[in-house]
Amino acid sequence: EEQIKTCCLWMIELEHVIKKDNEYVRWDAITEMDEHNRPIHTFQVCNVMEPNQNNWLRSNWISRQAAQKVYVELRFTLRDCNSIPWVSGTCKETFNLFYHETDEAHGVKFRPAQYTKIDTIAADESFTQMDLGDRILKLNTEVREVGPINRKGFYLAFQDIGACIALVSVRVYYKKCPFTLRNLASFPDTVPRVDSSSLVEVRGACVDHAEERDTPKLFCGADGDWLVPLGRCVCSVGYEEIDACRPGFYKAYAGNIKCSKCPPHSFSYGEASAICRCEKGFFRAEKDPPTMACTRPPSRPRNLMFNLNDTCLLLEWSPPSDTGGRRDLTYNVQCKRCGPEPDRCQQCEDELRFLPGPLGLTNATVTVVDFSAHANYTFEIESLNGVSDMSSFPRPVAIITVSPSLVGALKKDWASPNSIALSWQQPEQTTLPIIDYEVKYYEKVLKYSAYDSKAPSVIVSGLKPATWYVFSVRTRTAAGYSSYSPKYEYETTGDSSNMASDQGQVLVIVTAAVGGFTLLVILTLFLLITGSKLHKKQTARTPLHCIDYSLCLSTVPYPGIKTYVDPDTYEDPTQAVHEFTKEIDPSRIRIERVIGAGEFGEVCSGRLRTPGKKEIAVAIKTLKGGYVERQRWDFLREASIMGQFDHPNIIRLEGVVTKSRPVMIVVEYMENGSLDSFLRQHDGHFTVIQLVGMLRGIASGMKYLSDMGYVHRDLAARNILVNSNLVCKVSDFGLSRVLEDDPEAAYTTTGGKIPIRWTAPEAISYRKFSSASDAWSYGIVMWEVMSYGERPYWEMSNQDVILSIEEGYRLPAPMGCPVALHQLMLHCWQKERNHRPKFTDIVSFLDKLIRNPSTVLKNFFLPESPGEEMDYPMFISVGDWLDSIKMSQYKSNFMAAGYNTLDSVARMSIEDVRRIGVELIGHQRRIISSIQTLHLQLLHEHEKGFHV
Ligand code: ACK
Repeated sequence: EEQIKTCCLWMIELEHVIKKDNEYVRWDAITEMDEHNRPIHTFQVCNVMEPNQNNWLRSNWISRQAAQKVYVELRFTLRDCNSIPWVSGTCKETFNLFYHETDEAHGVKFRPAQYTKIDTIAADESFTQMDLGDRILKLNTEVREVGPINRKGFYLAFQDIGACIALVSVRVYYKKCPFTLRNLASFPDTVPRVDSSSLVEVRGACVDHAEERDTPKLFCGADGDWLVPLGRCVCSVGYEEIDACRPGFYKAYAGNIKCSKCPPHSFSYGEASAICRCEKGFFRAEKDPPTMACTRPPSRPRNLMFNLNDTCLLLEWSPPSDTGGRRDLTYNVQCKRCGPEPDRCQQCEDELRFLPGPLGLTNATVTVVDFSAHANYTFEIESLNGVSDMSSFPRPVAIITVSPSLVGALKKDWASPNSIALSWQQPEQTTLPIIDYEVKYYEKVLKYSAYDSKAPSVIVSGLKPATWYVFSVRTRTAAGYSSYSPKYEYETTGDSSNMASDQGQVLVIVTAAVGGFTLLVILTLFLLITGSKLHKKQTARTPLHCIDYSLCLSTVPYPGIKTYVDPDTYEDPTQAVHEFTKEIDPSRIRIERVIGAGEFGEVCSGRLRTPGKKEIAVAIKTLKGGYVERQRWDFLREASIMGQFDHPNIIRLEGVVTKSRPVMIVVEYMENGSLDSFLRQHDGHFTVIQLVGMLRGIASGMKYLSDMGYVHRDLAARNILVNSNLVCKVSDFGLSRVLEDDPEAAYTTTGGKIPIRWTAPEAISYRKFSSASDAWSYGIVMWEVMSYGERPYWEMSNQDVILSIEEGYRLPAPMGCPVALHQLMLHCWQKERNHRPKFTDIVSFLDKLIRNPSTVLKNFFLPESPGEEMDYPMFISVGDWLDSIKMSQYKSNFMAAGYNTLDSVARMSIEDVRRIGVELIGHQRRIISSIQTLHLQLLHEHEKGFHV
């Protein structure tokens, strides 16, 4: 290694030192054989017998070149004086090394006085006669430093003073830090300083096609070692360490990385490419990194369908089959409105309302409102991505034509007191074949349900005599529903005392009368609402009675509220069951029928007898046989939790059966089952105030739970039960288990199972469940309630829900939902959890709303702080009221038609609203839903004894 780092510059050619008087010519040049019989050239002297020896040998002139300090390596043998008889006193075992600096060679001139002694050289090993006989060469190697040398060169000289020496070789060298490449910089040969403690700083030069990052430096140490590398160069764009990038490869960034293969749909023809060019038809968006594949615009959306009802048109489609290789897919909707002449169409994006908007849609759906029932609309949906603007090709679009009213007027064929036969004109042209017709009919006072018919006629029987009914029909094709036909109102004849029973069934008989159908279908519809004899006042009062009930109870403060105890903290779970639940003797339970399936076994309804008390209706959850202890505990955990609660809006635990089989949990019976399915079955049946009453109950139950320190984690309409008085109660407890058996719960990336659509972002991302995350879920429940059990975020995937929430998207107000309630939902969906309302704020807000229903009509925002008072004046004029619902443009219509008092407005039907000239369906709907509330408010005003 020394040889590599140092440079052996010269082998000196030793010569006899020639002096005229011969005084010094006593070293002899002798060639010998080594032990391997190879010749070695030596200079020898061995005048051990004679005293006062002074024999010199001098080198030729040695140029010092770049050296300041040189090293002299001597290899020699030396005879042991003791091994030579008779030489004591004269025989020596050392010799001296001298040098002399000069700028030029002196030739043969030699004056020992000019020489400076470097050292006395002794042998580590000397040889004896025996060694000679055995031909053993005991070679010594000694190195001496010489310098600093300032002249151009020097001589070396060897002085013998009476030893027996053979000088085998002399090597003279200096040390340098050799040329090197380090961190893509080259460092030249560098000679170290003579002073061995200081380093020479050397700046490197970047190699070709490399560029400096930080100045590359190395330090040359005295021993010829490069030390302390600093800084570096990196390969320039288009180059890698060994070479330029080959065709088909590229290197976009300077740095010591390899050239990469061109990404898909791109190429590089030449060498040293910094970037690959996109193939024809493929592009790179401005912000796309060079490492990304070239992409192209997406193909057209697929399966474009629509679904139409009175007020809104839902357009839905599937993503394009080819997304162009990108993820930034969005959609734009364009609209053309065509009158009776199809070639005279005009743009209509501006006159319709698109939710969430017409452009830049990230989900494959859009809701269109405020359309006219008398126009044909053509919607074009184009898919776009980040490179769509770069392509010169026209963007492919999916097109659908929607005619809101496809069905003509209904015609009565015949009628009796209990039935009616209706028929309608088969639509002349539809792009897709009609699958069937949906006939909707309801009593004018109470809404009923809808039914399907294959043919354009229907016989509806089981009607009540002397009752006004409203009928309408719509078609269904593969693309979805049309809107309903104009309504047909009919009052059945006969005597009202002869009415069908309240719980009676309505028969809808569908006959094939037109279009070759020969089908006779008898379908049965169950009336969903009891009390068909109710008048308006009763409709309002019955459910309000239950709102009263929960209000009264919850306004009484809970004396000394307890804290929830997690049953999982008990070492022995049975102990928790024992402490928080009552054991029921199974003989007191009578199971009547199975009402559903739970995770652990059937859910039944039945009766529970308690001595000295009235028998009560109960729901009984059973644990099916064959369970393991763990399952038994999971099952009973819910009871141990429920048993700690006592609140009118929390499902009440009656007790448990654990000492006999089957193990059971007995809870109060909730006649209307779970809230989500209940609402779906009663779509549109309730006034806003009734819905608010339900929400108020849920909020009150949640306030109780959060006051006790219990976090529900799975608050959703499916986990709320409704009794016959419409009182809503929170159910489904059991912590993690709740999430395990919730079919909505999906696994998150962190491994937990979470009902994504109902859960606050912080709970999804890092399982931060709290009363504030329950408040988020409560906002979703509000949305479910106001939309009558619609699925939150519709058919969006869980992943899309998470992303859109992250991007700030929030569910829009459900149809007919007052702004005030939507504002409250949005308040619950604040990203920052501390900004969400507390359940106590929600309860008092909803209380105010119920006490003063006019507030729901106002377009107001929630107070900044919970303590702030909200003041909602009663409307005094029709104009004020129209202003409040942003329908001021119809003031003159109301006035002209004589609706100039709120009382007269409160009695208007949707037909009346249409008649006075409100054409847009969305506007009709908004006015009617406000009239419902107005009606209630006026009742409240007029009947002083009536209180909400
Ligand atoms: O939607 P549902 O009618 O309401 O169907 C489910 C089914 O049992 C399985 O859970 C119903 N259910 C659960 N608890 C009760 C209860 N306390 N009262 C009445 N129905 C109940 C629930």
